Amino acid sequence: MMKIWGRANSSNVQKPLWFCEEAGIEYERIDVGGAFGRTREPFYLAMNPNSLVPTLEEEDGFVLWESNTIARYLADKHKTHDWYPTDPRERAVVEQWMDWSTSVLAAAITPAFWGLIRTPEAQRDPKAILASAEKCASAAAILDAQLRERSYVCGETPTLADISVGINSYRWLHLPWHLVGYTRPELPALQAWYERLTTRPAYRKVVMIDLT
Ligand SMILES: N[C@@H](CCC(=O)N[C@@H](CS)C(=O)NCC(=O)O)C(=O)O
Repeated sequence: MMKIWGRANSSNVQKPLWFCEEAGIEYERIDVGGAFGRTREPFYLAMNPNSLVPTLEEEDGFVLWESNTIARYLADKHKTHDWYPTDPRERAVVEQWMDWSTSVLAAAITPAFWGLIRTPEAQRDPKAILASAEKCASAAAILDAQLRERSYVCGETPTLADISVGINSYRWLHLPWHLVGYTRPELPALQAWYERLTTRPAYRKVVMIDLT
């Protein structure tokens, strides 16, 4: 069976997991990374020289890393073109939001996530977390504007863009911002989209878990 290497609490691992659940693709997930370690062992580095998760390993030995790339590969392989359109322009817009999710949204939220979830209180840097919060608010406003015109990030049905963006948005919506006295802005279109995602069993199973 196809293997997905990576701990379940990783936002990047959640991308292929969520897609597999949506598309009914069977997989075996193996815990590595974070507290599970093993990503610096030779067998893992041979698959993924970045020592990061996720890594996809097919039964025939084909290996792939980079979470967005794995999701796109799986969508192409299983011909789930409602999630990943074939029309060049439609496809490019999906990819645009996937890239944006990594380069803007995830980059904005990472310092806050680490500061609020993975740093002991005594070592927390509220200033860095608040700077991160402001960047997240700017990114979220861009997303909210996009979602005012459509039910999902790229139209009326979910695509891979919702997967990339929906995982990072869950974090933005659920981080304990109050620990640094911050209140995130209310964004009605983003909130309504999030409520739509919460009706999906795959989102509930893979993404709506404790932030750890
Ligand atoms: N651009 C890569 C980033 C992968 C990445 O940064 N993964 C993090 C987890 S979200 C990681 O491996 N951290 C170290 C670890 O878990 O040991 C991707 O999208 O797959």
